[in-house]
Amino acid sequence: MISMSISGAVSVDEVVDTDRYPLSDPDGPAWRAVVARARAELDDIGCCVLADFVRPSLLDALERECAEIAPLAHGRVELVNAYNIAIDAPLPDGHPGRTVMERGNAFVARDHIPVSSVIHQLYTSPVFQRFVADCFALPGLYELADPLSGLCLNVIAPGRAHPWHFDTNEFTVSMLTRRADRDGVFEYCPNIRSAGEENVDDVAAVLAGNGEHLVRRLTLRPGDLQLFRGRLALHRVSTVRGGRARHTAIFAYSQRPGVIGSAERTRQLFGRVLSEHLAAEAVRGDSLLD
Ligand SMILES: O=C(O)CCC(=O)C(=O)O
Ligand SMILES: [Fe+2]
Repeated sequence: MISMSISGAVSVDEVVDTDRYPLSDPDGPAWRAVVARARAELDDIGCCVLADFVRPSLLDALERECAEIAPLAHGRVELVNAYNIAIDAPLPDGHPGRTVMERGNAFVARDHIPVSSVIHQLYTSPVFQRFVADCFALPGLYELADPLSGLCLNVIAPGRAHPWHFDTNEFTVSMLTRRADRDGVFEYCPNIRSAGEENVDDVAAVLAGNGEHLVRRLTLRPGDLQLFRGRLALHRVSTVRGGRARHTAIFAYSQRPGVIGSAERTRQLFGRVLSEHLAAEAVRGDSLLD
């Protein structure tokens, strides 16, 4: 029997496999060892999977809680390119930004995710946040102030994919909660570009299916925690096959407090905006898009 705190929620020690990932002893020797491994992998290939992060006894709940809200996902198939820029942007012939792909994933917003769920427990846990920040060698990180995009469930239905792209975020924290029956594999090309070099030839080769030697694949299982730097690594989730959707929890954090998405982007992603988005728009001091 799991003990409950006053809020009725289980504590992070009860969610995380603390024998493997000693969140109960912040900065202790075992914590430092895991953080050192994560940092080394992130420096090397921009990706680190902390396998079996969630205790086996909670894996059924993890999957079920997310499957219950998955029907609330918003999304329609969008045409995109790998760079998150307009698909008709003027680019030279052969530039990989001219390759148009279908993005078929849909998001369940934070306000549909129960506060008692495993993913919400993790996302809001101060010690989890401290641990993740330490793995990314950041002094700290903050939950988004955005009531929709801070914590999401990413749902990819059979026949759909999340096509090749670079992230705009410096770092991403995610957790698979349901595997596809077949395919729906996370694939990535470590360091295919650098801050000073787009390396469009290799990117174009991967998009054309000719860059197999550059691609790595992850065999993720529900409850694995994935830490990823997607600015320099082209990545995708290949088309999901079989009878059921693939589900991933996306834990969105920022390096400063108070971050909230623009009304326009929020409407694109979730099909609606809340008063918080409109209020933030009114005080936004710049005209940046995101
Ligand atoms: O669903 C996933 O595993 C990948 C998601 C992703 O790449 C993104 O949200 O940018
Ligand atoms: Fe991504």
